[in-house]
Amino acid sequence: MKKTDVFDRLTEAAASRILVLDGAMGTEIQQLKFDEAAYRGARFADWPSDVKGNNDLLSLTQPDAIRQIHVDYLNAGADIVATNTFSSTTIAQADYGMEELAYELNEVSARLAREACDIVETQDPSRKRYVAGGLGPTNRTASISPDVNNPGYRAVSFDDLRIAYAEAVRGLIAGGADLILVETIFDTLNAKAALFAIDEVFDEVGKKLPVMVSGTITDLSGRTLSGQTPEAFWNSVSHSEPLTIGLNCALGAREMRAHVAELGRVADTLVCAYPNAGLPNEFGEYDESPEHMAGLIREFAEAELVNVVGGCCGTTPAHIKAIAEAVEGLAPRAIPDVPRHMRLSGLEPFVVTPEVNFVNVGERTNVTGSARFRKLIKNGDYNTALDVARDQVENGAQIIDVNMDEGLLDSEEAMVTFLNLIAAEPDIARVPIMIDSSKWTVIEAGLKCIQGKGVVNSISMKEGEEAFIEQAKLVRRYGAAVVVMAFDEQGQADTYERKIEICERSYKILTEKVGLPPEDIIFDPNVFAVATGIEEHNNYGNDFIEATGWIRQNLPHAHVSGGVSNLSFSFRGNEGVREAMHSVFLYHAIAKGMDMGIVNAGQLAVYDKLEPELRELCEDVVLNRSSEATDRLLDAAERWKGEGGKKKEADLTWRTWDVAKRLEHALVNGIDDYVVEDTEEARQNFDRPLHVIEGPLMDGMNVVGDLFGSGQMFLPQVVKSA
Ligand code: THG
Repeated sequence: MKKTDVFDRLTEAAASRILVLDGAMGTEIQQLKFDEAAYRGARFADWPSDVKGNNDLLSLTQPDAIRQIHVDYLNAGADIVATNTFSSTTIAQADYGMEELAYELNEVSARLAREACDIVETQDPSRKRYVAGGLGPTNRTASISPDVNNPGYRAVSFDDLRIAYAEAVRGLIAGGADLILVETIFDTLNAKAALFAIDEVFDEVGKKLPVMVSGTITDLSGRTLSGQTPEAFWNSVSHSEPLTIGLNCALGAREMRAHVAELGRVADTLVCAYPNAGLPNEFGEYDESPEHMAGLIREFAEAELVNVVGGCCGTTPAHIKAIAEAVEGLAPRAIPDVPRHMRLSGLEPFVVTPEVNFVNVGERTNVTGSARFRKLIKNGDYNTALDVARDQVENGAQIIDVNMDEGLLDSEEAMVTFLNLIAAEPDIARVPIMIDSSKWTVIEAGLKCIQGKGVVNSISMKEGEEAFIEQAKLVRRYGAAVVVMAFDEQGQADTYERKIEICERSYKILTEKVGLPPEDIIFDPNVFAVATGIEEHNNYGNDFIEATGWIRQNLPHAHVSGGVSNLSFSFRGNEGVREAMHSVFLYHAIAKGMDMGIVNAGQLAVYDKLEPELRELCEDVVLNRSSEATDRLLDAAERWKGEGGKKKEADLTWRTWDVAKRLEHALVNGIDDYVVEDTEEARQNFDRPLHVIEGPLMDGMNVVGDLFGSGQMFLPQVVKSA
């Protein structure tokens, strides 16, 4: 698709200087002291509800004032002005019953900003000025429940947001926006819906505008409201290939600095920062003077952290003038050469560098792969099902595979329910999710629930190239990495030749036709069961291992994974032998470059520690070293039957503490296993039940509050405690 020439012009300008964005719209509007009648204008004189405070409406009712604010910012030195559209979505306008106006608000606001640019360019033609069409976060969050008693509930869905944002983007483009600015992102899932919608509308109109992406960090935890670290946030949105990534609003420049620096280290694109004029005071106002704020921003520039700077709440044209002067002549940040790695995220980043060596993907949250998990999901016992996921993470899974493919289950609903519940469990949600299903509809339902960058498991050419390409494009649009099975129109590859032929063909299509970065491709050359008694199966292990070596040598940056437990299906019930087979298989496959595997994370034996006789027997089977290998392993298998399945014990020393301390510990760590017995014990120590709440429970929540206040806990953890 055609990129507009704004890309080249802005990239060129940004190579030689720091660009300047405008300042706050709200502060300027406040100065004008419009009353209810002024907000309404003639057109909305009879509107049934109050509209004062709906600042975006002023684009329709006080257009001259809005245009003049843009002109003032441009005259102060801004290169880019953002439209007056922070709340111009059907979702945010619902507060005023003005959903119908969403498109018009965007179109008119973009036109006003464009007119302002034209006015200033006529007066001073020395450089171009640009309109950034702003998309605010809306007033709803897609990855946090507003109801603490129902953590799986969502007040807005990905599709609600996507539809609302698409309408706004159409209006912005029609009105003449040069760029799209997704700003004040407190929930990355909202932003991913916006980015998805933007991409859809670009397809619709046949051109691509540069996109600016700006998150916000509103408390001292150094995370977004929905719990992501800055790097995790970048990993979640980098698929949109934005012109800028950055932060705005919140706690002012000083608090923002470290987070801007973190983004700048990992993002191979321009960095943009437009903080508030300091921390809000007790009246919610911002006191940092233009000179003071400009001093802080100058230091950002001197440290070469930024490419675009501006101001958010509390900033005025005087602030922007001071900032523009402060950064004039200072070198822009150089875009770093970021190594090509798969960069995934949950609440935290997970980067598959060569040092990672091997990624454990937890297999237990799979209704077909675990009888226990299947029962829990079928019975609706999602709480215990979450423990299965938590155990995988505690046992070392760096990603968790979730599979709800089961005939008697509504798989889409189960996937959505489980992923939404995981999002409320910070100790699980910190890792990326692998969405495992043979049904595309289930995968897509899952993709709409995760704010992180996850992995689709899987796509393949089994239904031909067309469906494969279509799904791969969607994978990218949702911002995920992808497992590609060695499967084509002829069936699943079971020999070395077929495996490499299909992987090579897939790689070419994905990198050349779809534009998927090769580091986001994970090939699965099919782990099949060996030692089944069927001779044709004997070489399956070797074929996988050799294909792995070929893929790693010939398909640059791509990864290799497999469902390791498949290998030992014929030894079901004998965990000792299964574990040894997996260990031997991984030892040889990892040596050839297998760098991920779906495994039982609590149950991986170390190759060197295997009993030598068992190791030898397994090696003969896995590497097909003898025609008697299967029989010999079968004969000996009984002796190792009880060996596997070791589990780490949880540390329960805290259970010996006194009851108030136990309650505090449970609150801080979000453990609800003992809440009934502990509160009951506490109740016996007091005259009235209320005293338990006012006493130990409040004390515990105060500790949570202090930890949150000092940045040691973040919102999803606090919600869990509550
Ligand atoms: N490739 C890709 N994805 C996959 C697979 C693969 N997803 C599913 C599966 N294969 C990997 N996951 C599992 C999970 C569990 C088992 C095997 C593979 C397993 N389960 C025990 C069994 O069946 O004996 C369950 C025992 C129990 O009920 O607890 O072995 O290859 N891309």
